[in-house]
Amino acid sequence: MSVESSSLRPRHSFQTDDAALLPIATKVQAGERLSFEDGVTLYRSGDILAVGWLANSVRERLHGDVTYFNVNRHINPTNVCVASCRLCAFGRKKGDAGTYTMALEEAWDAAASGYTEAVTEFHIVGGLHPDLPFEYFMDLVRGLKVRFPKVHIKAFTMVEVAFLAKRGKMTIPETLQRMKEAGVDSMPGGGAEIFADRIRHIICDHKIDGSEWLETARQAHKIGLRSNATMLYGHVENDEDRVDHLVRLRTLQDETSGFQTFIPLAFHPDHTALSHIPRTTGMLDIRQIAVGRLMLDNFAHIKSYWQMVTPKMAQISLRFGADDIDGTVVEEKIYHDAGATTPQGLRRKDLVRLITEAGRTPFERDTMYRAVTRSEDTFTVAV
Ligand code: V47
Repeated sequence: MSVESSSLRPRHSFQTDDAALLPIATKVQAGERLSFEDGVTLYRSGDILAVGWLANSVRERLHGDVTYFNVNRHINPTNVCVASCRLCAFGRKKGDAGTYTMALEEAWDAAASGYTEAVTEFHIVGGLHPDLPFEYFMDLVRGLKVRFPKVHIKAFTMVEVAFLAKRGKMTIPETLQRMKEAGVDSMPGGGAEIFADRIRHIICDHKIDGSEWLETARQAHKIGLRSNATMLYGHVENDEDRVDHLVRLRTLQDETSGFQTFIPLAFHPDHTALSHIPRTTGMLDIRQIAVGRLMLDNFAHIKSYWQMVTPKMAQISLRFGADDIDGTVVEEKIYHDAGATTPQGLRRKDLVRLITEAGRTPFERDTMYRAVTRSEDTFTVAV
């Protein structure tokens, strides 16, 4: 049963028991930028409904009831990784049990397998393999473009780009340019984790640091490769670390306008070196969405990734600032290795149902947020 959207829309004026939120509400309603201190106040407020109301007002100002989703497929070409990130359960050292690396034909076959609904996006990320040459990844992309010329390729995190550049003895701009020429259309937002050095040393000591992640994103945006941005929360970071992360993303976005979507990622501790940390709660998940929406005033979209927070929480978050729930995914590995209990993929009709029952209007998008119309196994993108 679908719900009349107008019956769920908050029509009343802002109300709160938390006086600290009043000046923030005034700024939000005037469309003014929030400060670092405002961000901390939002994280600490006991009135989550008021924080959510404010975030929802921004979401509705930007998008009304429209909620975006796509029909995509994840491809993780290898789980062999030289980094030993304590946050990760997916990467394995070369020679360890459970490693895999797809031959190119295998990766191309994987791209075609799964649901029959024609995908509009391949999302490709993987481990930092010590031996795979740069050309393996370029051949992978070129082969996908030949086989699926209409499908958008969103591939390689800033971390992978920096690693491939080093291995191929190229600069970051050169590496990005060659990726683009091979057929990469945009980049996912992974690997950002939390920018603060103190936290990065604990959770992902072997990765590029926060400044390098931001610089790689800057270079990508400069050559016209748009990207997403993520933030991993719910481990050892504090409120100030989260706000610092958001403000640094906002500052780069002021400069490049290259980020499309912000995606908070809930830490999944199982089978990681941080398995003693409890899983995030619904309240924390909802708050990340809301604070992200309020602080990132120059980001068009806030995504509640259903794989991470469960389809049920993703649905609730559509009233707390999110306007996107990601896609069908089909085969998710990174969070499932870390204990995710969500399905590995959802059908298009399931996503439509989640959105409709939240009283929102489903909008199938391509990666660039253009409208997609489809008939069974083919699609058209509005230009
Ligand atoms: O970079 C790794 C995170 C990211 C764990 O751009 C973990 O549209 C939780 O970035 N618990 C990869 N998170 C996924 C990602 C992503 C996902 C969906 C959409 C988009 C997009 C990007 O997953 C990694 C890391 O931050 N991650 N291990 C873990 N145990």
